[in-house]
Amino acid sequence: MCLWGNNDYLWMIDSRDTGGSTIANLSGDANDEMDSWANKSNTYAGCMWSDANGSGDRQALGLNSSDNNVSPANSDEVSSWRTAHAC
Ligand SMILES: [Ca+2]
Ligand SMILES: [Ca+2]
Repeated sequence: MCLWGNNDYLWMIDSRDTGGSTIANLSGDANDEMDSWANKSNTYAGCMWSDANGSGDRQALGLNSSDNNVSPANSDEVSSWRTAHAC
């Protein structure tokens, strides 16, 4: 799964293998920047949170899905994510 800081899959800010249950925090320039994402897995759905360590507002990374421009309410807020267990 990959996260990008701009729309249309530009400026990759993180990528992780699918199936990762550990919640990873985004730090530095990657924090509060996600605007597009992709999940190439048919097995694992992920989750992103607006705050560190899996707290706050949630956004799912659905199976075999992508979003080239998340809604304004979800833009520039993601601070942590995992690549398994959905939300
Ligand atoms: Ca952004
Ligand atoms: Ca945040």
